[in-house]
Amino acid sequence: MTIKLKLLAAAATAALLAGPATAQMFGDEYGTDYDYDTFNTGFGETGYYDALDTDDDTFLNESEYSTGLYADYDRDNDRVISEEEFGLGTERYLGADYESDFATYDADEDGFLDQEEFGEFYGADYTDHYAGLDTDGDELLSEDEYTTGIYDSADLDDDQVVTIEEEGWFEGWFDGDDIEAEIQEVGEVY
Ligand SMILES: [Ca+2]
Ligand SMILES: [Ca+2]
Ligand SMILES: [Ca+2]
Ligand SMILES: [Ca+2]
Repeated sequence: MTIKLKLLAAAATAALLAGPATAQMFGDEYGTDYDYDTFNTGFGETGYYDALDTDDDTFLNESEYSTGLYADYDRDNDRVISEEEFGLGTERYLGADYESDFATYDADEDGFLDQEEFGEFYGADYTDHYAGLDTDGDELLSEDEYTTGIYDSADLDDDQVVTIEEEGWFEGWFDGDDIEAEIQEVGEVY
């Protein structure tokens, strides 16, 4: 094992010991149970939304939104979506009961969805979801519309509080990845 691999292994162990998304998702000052305003402030400070808004007009159009979705589905950052990633991402956004068939979209049958294949999936399965987030119907997501959508998805029991258990919904989100670089590499999806 090289020094670098040893360091990586040590870091991986430390990450495991730290457990899943913790109370420190946005830092100590935010406490553990988030009402929407607290969540909105903490989420805004992560810079995540700004990274998705690649044309800097303060809104997400459907192209920006779908690219962000792809980056989020791609948990291991290899820029393709495995069947496991497909299942996890779909459950996260569309719910555990949502049914969609991976094989239908894997047109070249290589076991992964690339951007074009994911774009087909997005067009079939996500345009209604996007319209649901766009509460004022202007075909753009404002930061508030986007953040509300995430908050409502994470608030599994709909009690308007995201508890420390529900923070598990965010596993893998704020893991230090350079989301801006990720978004650029993913490029156009839909
Ligand atoms: Ca934009
Ligand atoms: Ca992947
Ligand atoms: Ca494929
Ligand atoms: Ca809107």
